[in-house]
Amino acid sequence: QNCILVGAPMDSGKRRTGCLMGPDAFRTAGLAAALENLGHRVSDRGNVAPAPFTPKDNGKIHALEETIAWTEALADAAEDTLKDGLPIFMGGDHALSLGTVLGAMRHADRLNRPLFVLWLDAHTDFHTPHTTDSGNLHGTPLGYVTGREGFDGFPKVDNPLPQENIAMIGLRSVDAPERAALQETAIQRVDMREIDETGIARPLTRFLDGVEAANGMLHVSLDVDFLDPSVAPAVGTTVPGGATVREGHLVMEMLHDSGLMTSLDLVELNPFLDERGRTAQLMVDLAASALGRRVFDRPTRAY
Ligand code: DIR
Ligand code: MN
Ligand code: MN
Ligand code: MN
Repeated sequence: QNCILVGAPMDSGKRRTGCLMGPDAFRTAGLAAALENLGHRVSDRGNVAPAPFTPKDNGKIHALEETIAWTEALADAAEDTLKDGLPIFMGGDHALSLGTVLGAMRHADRLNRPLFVLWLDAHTDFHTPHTTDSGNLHGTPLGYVTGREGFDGFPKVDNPLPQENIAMIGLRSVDAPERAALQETAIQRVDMREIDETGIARPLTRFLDGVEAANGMLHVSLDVDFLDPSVAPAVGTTVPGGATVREGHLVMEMLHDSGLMTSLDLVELNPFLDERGRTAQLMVDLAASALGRRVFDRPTRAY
């Protein structure tokens, strides 16, 4: 594969700062070398910068103009890099996905293929600027790309992502307005209880079968807080009861076996909160699993 690393040192999606150090932490933890060792061609295109913007006071919404500016720049970056290979977006907070998913949607539209999105997160990130209590736009990317109202000033979403094409896995923190809105949708929602009861492979297989049947492209968005804070402490919004290291790797290994993933976000890493780089290292190891690292070859695919 042609892996293209793109840094998105974005911190505007929430008030606690530090995610802007994420791209350099991923580089320091050896992301490029890990993928090269798997036989991939890897290029690092450096960091994206936001389009020019003028900050205003928007009451409860934090850093709206800056987030819009990042969305424009990252949508272009995603669209460009998808032409050349498999982009890996090194965040930066989860607001970067407003841009990367939008760019992936445009790319898939041009190829006339459906886009699917796998959201690995404790949270559903289905808010709109109207429903958010925190005012933090990192809680809104899935609201945006599905065409919910209230994203004035953002690039227009021409063809919203169909709800059926989204799976959220790892859920354990859902705000009341998000829950109410989600109950009305066909978005596949896999909470930690379902993972406890059936294992993580079953709901993932169900989703990947749908992607394959539709000849879809697949954007994967991995939020550090998908993982349990005991193994991934470097994130501002830890929620206990998250995925184990092995559940994380199994998801990534199955994604590799499926051959379906076409772009990847690594988001919400806050190196300021890390313990000697252990969270950055785990995220790099998970990315390596998604790109083919394994203990043994398997006779048949695992999904
Ligand atoms: C939270 C955002 N629900 C909010 N959640 C996070 O601020 O609206 N997303 N951290 O991953
Ligand atoms: Mn998130
Ligand atoms: Mn989260
Ligand atoms: Mn909230």
